[in-house]
This record gives sequence, C-alpha cells and structure tokens, in this order.
Amino acid sequence: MKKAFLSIIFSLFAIMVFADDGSRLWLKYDLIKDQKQKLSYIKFSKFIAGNTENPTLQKAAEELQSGFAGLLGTKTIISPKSTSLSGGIILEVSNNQSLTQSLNEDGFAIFARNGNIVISSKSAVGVLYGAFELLRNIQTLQAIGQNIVSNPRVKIRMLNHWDNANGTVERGYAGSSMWKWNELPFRIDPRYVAYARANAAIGINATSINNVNASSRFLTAEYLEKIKAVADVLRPYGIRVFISVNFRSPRTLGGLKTSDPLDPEVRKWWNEKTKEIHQYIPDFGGYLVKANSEGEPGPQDYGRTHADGANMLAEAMKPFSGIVIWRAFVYNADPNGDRFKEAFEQFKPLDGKFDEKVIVQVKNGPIDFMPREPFHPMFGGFSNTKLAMEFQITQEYLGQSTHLTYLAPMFKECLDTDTYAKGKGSTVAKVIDGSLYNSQVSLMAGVANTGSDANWCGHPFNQANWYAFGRLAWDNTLSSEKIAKEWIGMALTNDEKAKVQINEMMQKSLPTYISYTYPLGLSHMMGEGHHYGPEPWLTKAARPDWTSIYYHRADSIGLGFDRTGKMSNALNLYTKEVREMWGNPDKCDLNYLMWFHHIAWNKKLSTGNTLWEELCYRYYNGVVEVQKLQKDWTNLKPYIDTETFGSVSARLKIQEKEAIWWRDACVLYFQEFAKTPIPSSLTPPNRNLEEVKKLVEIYHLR
Ligand code: GCW
Repeated sequence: MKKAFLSIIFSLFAIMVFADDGSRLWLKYDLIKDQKQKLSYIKFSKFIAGNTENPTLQKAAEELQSGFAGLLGTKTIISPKSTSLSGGIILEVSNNQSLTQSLNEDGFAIFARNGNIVISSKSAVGVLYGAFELLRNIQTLQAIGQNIVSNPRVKIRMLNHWDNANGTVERGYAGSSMWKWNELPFRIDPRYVAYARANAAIGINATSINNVNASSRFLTAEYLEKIKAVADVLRPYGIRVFISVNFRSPRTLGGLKTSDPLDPEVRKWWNEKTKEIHQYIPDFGGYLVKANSEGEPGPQDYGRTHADGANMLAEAMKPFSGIVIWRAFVYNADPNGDRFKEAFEQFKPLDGKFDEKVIVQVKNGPIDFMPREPFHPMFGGFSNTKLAMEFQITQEYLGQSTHLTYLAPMFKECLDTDTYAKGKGSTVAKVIDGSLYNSQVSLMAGVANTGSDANWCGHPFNQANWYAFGRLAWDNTLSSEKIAKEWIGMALTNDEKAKVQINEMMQKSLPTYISYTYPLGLSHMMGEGHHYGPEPWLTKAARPDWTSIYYHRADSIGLGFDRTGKMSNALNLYTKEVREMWGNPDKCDLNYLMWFHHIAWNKKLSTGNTLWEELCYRYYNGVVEVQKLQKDWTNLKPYIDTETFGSVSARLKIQEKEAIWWRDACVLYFQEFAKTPIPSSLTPPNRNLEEVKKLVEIYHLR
C-alpha cells in the first residue's frame, strides 16, 4: 500500500518535473546534461559583479544568477562591486572609448579579461542584452569567452498588442489578453515580469499595450494608473510603453464638440493629455494611431490630412522624448479601384509633410498580411518620410494556432527584397533600419501573438515567430535557419540531429502552408470575418474589397489580378527594376504571378505545366508536405517533451484535415472556371463543391 502510494507520488513528481507546458518560452534554463560542456561554463560562475544599484544591471545579474542555477546547478553570488577575483562575470557600463566605439546605444561587447567574462555596453540595457546573449550561448551549448560585438540595427523594436479593455484580443489565438485590466494596478500578474524577460532576451524595447482599434478608455486617469503599473514592471527591462489612441478622444473623453486636429481646443486637449500621461509614465514611448481605416475616426472626418492629424499629436509630444506612430493601413471601399495602390496614393502627397517626431508604420505588403505579399510599394517610394515596418506575428491568415508555420522566411523575404530606390542594394531592410535615408529613428513592429494560454502563443511553434521577430528587429541579417536553431535549442531540444530535422520542418512549413492555401501568388480567399479556412467563392461582403472574387478575379479565361499598365497599373508604384522583375508574366517569379497578372488557364508556365495543372499540383503537393511534416514529427518523439510532442502532433492532424479542406475547396471552385479535369496523376476530391461549401457554413455556426 505504502509502496503504491510512494510510486504514485513519484510519478506525479516526474510529471511535474518533466512535463513542459511551454510557459518558460526560450528561458527554460534546464540543467545541462553534457558534463564537459557544463564544466566549461561553471569556470565562469563564481560570481556576478556589477553596480546593482542600477535596476537594469540588477535584473541582468539576477537573470544570470537564476540562469546559472538552472543550467549549471551553481549558487552564484552577486557582488555589487567590481572585484579582483577571477572566474566570474563582470557587468559594466563603460565610457571607455576604445571599448565602446564600435557600439551604439543598446549594443554590447562580450570578451574575456583576467579570467572573467566581461559584458560591456554604453548603457545598462545594453549590458542586459549582453547577459541574455551569454545565456543564449550557454543554453545552446556554444563556447563562451570569445569576443562578441552586437548592435541592434533598428532603434525601436516593438510589439503591438491588439488587446482590448474587456480582455479579448483582436486576432488573438492564444486565449484572452495577458493584461488583467480588472486587477491592475493592485495586482501585478507574475506574467508581466516573465513577458519583460522574454522580450528583453530578444532585444524588444517597446510595446503598445492596446488594440489599434482603440478605446478612448485607455486615456482615462483610471487606465493611466493601470498602464503606469505595467510600465513600472517593464522599465528595468528597457521596455517603453506606448498607447494606441482613438482619434475621437477629445470628443468622447474631453467633451469637446469636435476632434478636428486644427481646432485650438482640440490641440490643447491633446497637449494636456500628453502632459498628464507623463505624470504617470515619465518615459512614455508615444502614441500609435490607426486613423480613417476600417471605420476608425481620423483627421479626414474633418477634411484634414493624415499629416495634420499626426503633426498635431507630434506637437503635443514635443516637450517629451516620445514619438507618434501613424499607421498607413488605409483603403477606401472602391469596387473599381485597386486596394494595392490606396495607401501609397493617399500618403504620397504627404511625403515630406510629417513632423520629425512622426514615423509612418506600413504593413509589409500592400494588402493585409497575406501569406505571401510583394513588399509594400511605399518602401522605396517615399524618401522624405520615416517609415516603419509592421509585421504580423499573430497568424491571422497563416493557420492561426492550428497550422505549423514558421514566419522568419516570410519576414526575411520581405526585408531582403531590393526596392532599387537608390540603386541596387536598396533593400527593404535598409529602408527600415534607417541606413538608406540616413534616418535617426527606426522602428520595426510586430503584431503580438501572446495570450493567456499557458504557453503564451497557442501552437507551441508559434513561440518561434515571436522569437524570430525580435531577433530580426535586432539584426535583419540573421538567417532564418540560425534563428530557428537558437529557438529549438532553447525551447525544444539541443540534440544535434533533432535540431537539424526540426529546423528543416520549420523551413518547409511556410512554403507548405502557401502551397495548399495561396499558391502562385493568390491572396485573400479566407473565411469571411474570422479569416479561417477557405472561402474563394465569397462574392458579397460589407465591402467589395472584403470579398474573395475582388482578389483572385477568376473567369472563364484565367486567374489573377492584372496590375500591369493594361489594368490597375499598381506595378507603376515600384521602381523600374522592380517593374521589370514582376511586370513580365513570362519572367515573373511564379510565387508572385497572380499578384500581378491575369493568366489564361491553358497558358504554359516555366515549369512546363499549364496554369491549371500547376495550380492543382501545388494544392495537392501542399497536402503531401503536411503529411511529411507529420511523419518527421513522429520520428522526433524521443527528443521532445511529452506535452509539447502531443500538442504538436494533434495540431498537425488538424492541419492535415484542413489542408485537404483548402485543397478541395480551391481546386473544385476554380475548376468551375477552368472547366478542365484535374490532372490524371492526382486523385480527385471525394466530395463536390457544394459539400465543401457547407463546411464553411458549419464553421460560421461555431
Ligand atoms: O488584418 C486586419 C484585421 C483587423 C485589424 C486590421 C488592422 C486591428 O483583420 O482585425 O484591426 O487589419 O491592421 O488595423
């Protein structure tokens, strides 16, 4: 009896110790098993010395201390003063020219000195980043002690939360909001600290805490008190807080008759509100604004321009260090227009008219975070406006939290594309990091995928997208493979063979997803409203540009949106070199074909197949690739924690089922236009179009 009881206790303990709910993200700090490797780190774990009166250095020291405790099993002491001992870590904020000349404000250097490892930076937060780099190297079993110099390329590396006051998250797929507004400011959820650490570990230094479809409520004294409490937690980790604002706040909150940005009373209201915010949050990051977009209020409601609106807020921000981030995601509901061109055309006359405190935040592509989009023509088309990048980490159109899709290759594809704005080599990355136009402010934002789920992100692999975003905001030259391997080593396993296999799965995951959803440059054919699953037949919606037919333009002749000079001529927004790259249907990369051309069903493509055949092959191949992902994952079982393994396996089953759903829906639907049989080497769907359409109706009911 006693024996049985003990064995139950033991198994429970084993589950508690070994089951991994993913909550520790990339900061697990589990004991290193490789003794030799561990000893090489223990050599430097006698002490951590640094000026711990500085709260950020204190955090750096604590992080190293708990990291060492977990990874190495050591009890490392923190010493508030520098020491003549060796065998430890020295944290130093340095103004030694020869040391720091290669560093920018947040950059750090790591090197060996007198038997210690020194982490040096011009700023305390730079030291914190260096501490996390050292821990990353230990977590991924790299040698430590050799020289490292690292500088962020982008100044403001930011998460945008689309979290609402009522606890919901717009386009959130990992539970409810992580911000507990009802508990703040009295209760500080321990997750805020965990969030700050996870972000600092990847160099993120800014966060906007509420939805861009903003409630004025976030500007009330009641909420400022709450936001202050969050800001106080994030500050020592170098993270500044931003607020998304509702442009109509002077009316809704201030009781004014108007929110016209040129009205003196309105300007006064914003000046005062901005001052008030700084009383709560002295290092307030600034405002993020979605205006005159998808029904949100904005300056155009009063016959004013985006520049008028943004500059008014910039004026309010003048006495302070914060900035105004103005989103360029605007488009009018014009059935005969081309949404592709709208932001460019609305903002082009304003190029050069924005205050220096304003940065215009542009989505990576001209439509809306589609799985593959050409880069936004504003990058490369605006030389007198500071532009920021907005990527979407949350997978609104990329399988949400059931499909495995690693996004670093997508971020990279966009960043690495050449705009030719100032000749060859003018990549999007260089527009964003400020190097192309010599801009002092630079910003990269990612729409967060965090929520209340134990593992923060829903699908265990979605964590990698948050991680990759941060790493690329820090250094856009990192390869998506390097980033994946770091994450795998910290979050899943350090077994070399397993790492290679998981990395391969991750690299293949995006092309696989695109293959069974949006091959050949198709876009925007998802379920109405919830944006999940296929609905290529969507003909009517609240706006013409929310349907699917607006985008794919399938007809009896062919498929795709002609954006050449013959039709919308959106291609003309790009430089000559880019036009040449995408403008000729015979030379255009097939991955972008439908973005720019209407191609006949029976036209032979460079692969030797007709458009119709190629389309079918890609849809079918996508399913085969998902099945391969499943097999690969099954083989990885011995290397992966049971809970994580089970969670991913189950999601891969859903993914397979839904890849078939997408394939059947799209192939059967387009066949109505192509009027051609599915190539004989493929097995036709075992259901008809009507049956597949019903699946969407069922989904709507849920
Ligand atoms: O992608 C679309 C989303 C909206 C979102 C909007 C935006 C916050 O479907 O939910 O609203 O973009 O970026 O403003």
